[in-house]
Amino acid sequence: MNSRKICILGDFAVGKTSLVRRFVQQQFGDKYLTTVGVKVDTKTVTLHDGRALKLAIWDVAGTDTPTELFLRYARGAAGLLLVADVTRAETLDCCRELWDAVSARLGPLPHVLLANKCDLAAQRELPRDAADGLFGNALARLDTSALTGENVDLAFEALARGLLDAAP
Ligand code: G3D
Ligand code: MG
Repeated sequence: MNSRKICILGDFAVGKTSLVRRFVQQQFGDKYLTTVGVKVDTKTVTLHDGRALKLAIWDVAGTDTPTELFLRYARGAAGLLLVADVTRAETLDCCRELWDAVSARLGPLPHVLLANKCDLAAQRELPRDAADGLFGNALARLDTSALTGENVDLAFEALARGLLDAAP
């Protein structure tokens, strides 16, 4: 089975661990959420066209700044999920900083941008077009909710499809 390492990146509390949990276990919430160290979950994505890819999803704690340790964790990643929180516009700046640091080290990897917590529409601060032009060619830009599950599978599938298209 074809397999790839991907990293989920973003500011503290944007919902990285919740998104992975929603995708892998179809669940939301619980107390253990704050990630300690690094957590790696795997899940196989099967696309509509029948192609399958096993994703090893690296969720690294304390990734809100691009430290040397963090950059070492990112080594070997084939793709990235960049996560912002729609209720905190400044979380997009953090994505940008992480993206710049990872790109400088690993080159511009295929990526998907997630504007998470879209269920909190009344508290939305992040305009829908805020990321336009910020990260080069994103495979997809999606409003997601780890709470409701909206677009979560789609985000991982978009990355898997992009990775398979780039290197079958
Ligand atoms: P992180 O891994 O990026 O640090 P977490 O973020 O997954 O730990 O989530 C941080 C907080 O945001 C958690 O709340 C979590 O329940 C909440 N959260 C994550 N995703 C969503 C979402 O899509 N919608 C809403 N409404 N909340 C979300 P607590 O209260 O446990 O800190
Ligand atoms: Mg976490």
